[in-house]
Amino acid sequence: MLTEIYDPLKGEMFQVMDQTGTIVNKDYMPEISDELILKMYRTMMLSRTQDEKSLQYQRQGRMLTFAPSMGQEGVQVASAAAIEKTDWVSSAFRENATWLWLGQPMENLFLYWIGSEEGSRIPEDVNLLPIAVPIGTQCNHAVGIGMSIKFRKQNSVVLAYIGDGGTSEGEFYEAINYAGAMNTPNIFIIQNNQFAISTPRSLQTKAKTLAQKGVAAGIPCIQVDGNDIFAVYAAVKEAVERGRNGEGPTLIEAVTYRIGPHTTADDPTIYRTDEYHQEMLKTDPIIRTKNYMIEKGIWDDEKETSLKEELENLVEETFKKIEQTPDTSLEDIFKYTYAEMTENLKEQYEEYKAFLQRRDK
Ligand SMILES: Cc1ncc(C[n+]2csc(CCOP(=O)(O)OP(=O)(O)O)c2C)c(N)n1
Repeated sequence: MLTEIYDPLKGEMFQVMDQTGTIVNKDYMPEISDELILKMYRTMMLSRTQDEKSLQYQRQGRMLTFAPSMGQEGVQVASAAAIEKTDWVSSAFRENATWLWLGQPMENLFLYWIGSEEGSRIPEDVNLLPIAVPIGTQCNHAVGIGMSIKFRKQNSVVLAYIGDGGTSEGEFYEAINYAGAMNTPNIFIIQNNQFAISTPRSLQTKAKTLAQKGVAAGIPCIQVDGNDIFAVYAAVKEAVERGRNGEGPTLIEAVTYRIGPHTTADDPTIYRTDEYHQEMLKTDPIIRTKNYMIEKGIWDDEKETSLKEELENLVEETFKKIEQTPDTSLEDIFKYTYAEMTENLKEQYEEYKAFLQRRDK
């Protein structure tokens, strides 16, 4: 068991492939087909392209604020690739590559970030919860699903994502404790991207690793190199097996780096030095995976150029299409929290409608 070999209390991190794309831990290289690696790479690149273009669209005033996943595509795609269609995912707001992998249409992702409620629609066959902005809440939603799976004696697991900052929230501790106490099939993935807006990981906690927070909850925990798709895949596969075998939850800290701003409303140059940023760029999961694929003979410059072109066109076409869709009706913004709008919500709706009428007069 990887969780028994790598001790987060000692700061030991599980890695299979180093920063250059070389396999340095052959014994733990997961069984993974070239086809799956290529699919992961494509999704990482699609998410990166969407992020890069979205930053431009936002600056052009065509999108509202938006939280890029750049740099975190490795942990997102590799963890999602390690589960099955019948499993569940409860994410926060920065999991674009996961959403694409699972089959949430890019149209809906764009719609969400241009402020349309339509963007929260999820296809029937995709077991994904809507975007959760209140930090940490998604972890307890995930445990609720875990409880339900257990009661129904199903064989699925639930993957929940949280940021490094989120692990300081009560919601996080409640979720891992409850999952441990109830022995639910939950997998918690901390995406330690080094910053919670401008607060660095070093100010977040005195704990050596975030993974070790699982020790107090009594659940297996491990710190992995989150920019190494093979390490993430192997660790999540092991956690999936544990969940399916009725052996309860797992906590995984994936060490990664948020290349872009927290959101488009943030300027990271204020709190990150360029020297640090340049150093961290060398850990990019996309470059690392590409180097591995080139070395293995399954990728080359020609394929890279044509993939980039294909994905750029796809993103541009998709965005143009959703820009044509009519604005969300105001009522939709208030309508879906409860089956029936509460008195309080009706009041807020009327108040906001009156505000817009005054403003647009
Ligand atoms: C309960 C709650 N408090 C505060 C916020 C404002 N907020 C949005 S993102 C964020 C930082 C989150 O950092 P982290 O958990 O590390 O995730 P990241 O944004 O880096 O992915 C905060 C404080 C919020 N959305 N919800």
